[in-house]
Amino acid sequence: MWMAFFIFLECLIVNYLKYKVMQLRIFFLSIAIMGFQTLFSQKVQIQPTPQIVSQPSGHILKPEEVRIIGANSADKEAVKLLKSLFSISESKKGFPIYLGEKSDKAIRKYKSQIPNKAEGYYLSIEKNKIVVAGNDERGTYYGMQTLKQLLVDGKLPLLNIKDYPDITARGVVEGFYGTPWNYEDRVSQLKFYGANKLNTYIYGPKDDPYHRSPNWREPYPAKEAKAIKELVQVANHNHVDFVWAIHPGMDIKWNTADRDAAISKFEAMYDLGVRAFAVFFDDISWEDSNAAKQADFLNYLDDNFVKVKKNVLPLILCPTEYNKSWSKIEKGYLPTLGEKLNPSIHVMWTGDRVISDIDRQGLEWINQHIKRKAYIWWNFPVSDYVRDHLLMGPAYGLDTGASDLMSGFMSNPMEFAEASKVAIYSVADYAWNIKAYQSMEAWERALKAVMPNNCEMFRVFAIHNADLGPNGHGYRRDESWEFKEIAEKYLNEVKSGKWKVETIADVQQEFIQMMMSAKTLLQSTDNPALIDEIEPWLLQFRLLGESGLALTHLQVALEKNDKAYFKKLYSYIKLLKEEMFKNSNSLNQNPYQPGVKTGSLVIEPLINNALAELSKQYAQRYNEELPSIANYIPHLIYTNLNQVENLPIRYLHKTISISPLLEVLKVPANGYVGIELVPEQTVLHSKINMGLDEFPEWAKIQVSADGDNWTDYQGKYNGRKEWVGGKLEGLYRFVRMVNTSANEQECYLKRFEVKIK
Ligand code: LOG
Repeated sequence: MWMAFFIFLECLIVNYLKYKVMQLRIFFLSIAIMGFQTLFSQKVQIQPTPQIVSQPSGHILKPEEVRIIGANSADKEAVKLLKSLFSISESKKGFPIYLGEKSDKAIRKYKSQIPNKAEGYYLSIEKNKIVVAGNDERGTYYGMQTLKQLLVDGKLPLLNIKDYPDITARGVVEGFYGTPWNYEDRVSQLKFYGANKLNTYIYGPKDDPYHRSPNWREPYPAKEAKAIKELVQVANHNHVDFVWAIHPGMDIKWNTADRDAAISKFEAMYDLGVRAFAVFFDDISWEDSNAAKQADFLNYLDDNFVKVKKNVLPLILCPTEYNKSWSKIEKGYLPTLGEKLNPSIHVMWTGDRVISDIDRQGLEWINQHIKRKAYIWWNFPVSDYVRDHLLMGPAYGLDTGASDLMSGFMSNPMEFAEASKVAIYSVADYAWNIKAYQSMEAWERALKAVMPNNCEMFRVFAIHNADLGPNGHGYRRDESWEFKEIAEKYLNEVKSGKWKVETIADVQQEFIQMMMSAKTLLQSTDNPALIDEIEPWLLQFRLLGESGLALTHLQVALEKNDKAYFKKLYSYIKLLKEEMFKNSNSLNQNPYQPGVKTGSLVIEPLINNALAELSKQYAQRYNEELPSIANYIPHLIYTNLNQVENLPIRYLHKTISISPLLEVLKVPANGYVGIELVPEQTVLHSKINMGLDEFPEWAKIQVSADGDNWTDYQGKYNGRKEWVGGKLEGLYRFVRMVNTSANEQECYLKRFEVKIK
């Protein structure tokens, strides 16, 4: 008996010891793994992703005092940046930092290490010295920007970097319709470009009257001129080329007077410090878009201004056929530009469509026609055709194998400068090191860069504000991608009536996160300019989250058979919806897509669908219909034109309107565009603005009850290029503008609205 007990005890002890040994092993193994991980996590984070980085071999502490070798010959902005990071000492005791460009004496020893590429640099951090050596001034400056990023928590990793950009010109074209950025926005942008190694800013806001018609010939008034002069200086300090663009196409005459008017304007801009110029011919009537004349005009400016000045950068042209879907090669527009334009002139290109992914195939296509590498005008994250949405998602759809096919890559942003930085950050990463670009990873880093302290809450907002909703260009983005699956599962469970507590909990968590995100961001002081821009969407986002949360409780009420609670909740959701509707009619009001849409791809449809489903279940159980609270618009766009078939319809105050078009609309013979009223209605009045001085002979405005028999709708042209028709007797289902001529015609579609009884 005792024996058995001892054997048992021994077993126990042995097993215990074995267990302990195992635990110890695991302990040491985890230490080893942790060590390995820390070594690995030393993989430093640099923006944009550098080309070649050595594995860090430990670190040094930030030197207390540094001695700059080469300060007199190195790039001035690089020296300034260095001095802002360290305290400088003249004495021999200071930690040596060798700084300069490849021809400088100070870095002669390291010359062979510098990549032989424009704007490239070599950076090495060793125990006893640091070297920042640029292939040129900008290279040195970018090397310093990298050093600045590497200095974290008073430490510097020991490593060396050989780095250079893949694309020559990288940056932003402020080329959208809508309120141009203001002075502070632009200053903040230019600094951001410097820090992210973007080297180009093209100034061309459509709504600046001195950039475009009517005043492109006139010099800027003193106040605006002063602001531009200062901005050019800020650009220079950040190594950004400030490119000023002129848009003369709306009313240009192809004569000497207008050529010289453009040169005088350039001279005036040159006097303000501008040393780079562009000419835009986008969104003008095809009548004015004679390629030979445009090319002559550009060559004239090139020969008589750019080449004479000697210190002005090559011209940039945005052509009228700036994307493949609009190009008619057989008519010769692009091939003529390719033939005639001086070879140094860059040609901008938005891709296969106005809003488009960029890929090798498309680039090869255009390059062969323009006989040079396309200078990309990427229409992302621009939102001037979907102004009720914010585009906060990742920048994707960019070919990572196309670095040899582009001479420039510019992002056209939103009128919200700070919010646009999320995408611009990613574009900086892409254009610098194309092969290495990972859109999701860049997006995560961008969120942190733009909203460092509340990054997680900002991520919740951004992930649900990425898609554009239906739009004329048919361009969509993924949204709410981490929540989609749960949303679908939840809706299925609601429909089947067999729901799981966990699913409800997951959905509730998302709605609560939305509310927390909105509330936290509204009160955060992290980036006040950004919060100011997105405030209308934050307010809406919070209400959307709150209505979602209330919605999930409808289920609880049904489960408990608590009719009164269900009704209270239902009224509450109705109140929230009304508040959102009010927001949409008072915030972000603009004549194009007024209002505030958020979570419109997944969250909002989920709430609407679940709400409809639950009220159906309520009606079945209690035999009582609830008033509908879905905001569904039954009316449709009525057209046979691809260009406008996806334009959204808006309905407010009994007025149905088509979301206006920014570019020129081409209407073939028998082409029409209008509104289908569902069901047929009494028409009180209609207003149509085609952007033409007189009502065109080729067009008719017509109405029909059945879509087969049409009557002319009589109206008058008012002083604002607008056709107005009055009240009609009887009911009608269709109102349209139709091209009754035998040829293709052009116009704008600035307004098309029908008021019903
Ligand atoms: C305009 C641009 C506008 C963008 C998006 C180009 C070259 N021009 O359709 O000013 O911001 O599309 O709406 C454009 O893209 N026209």
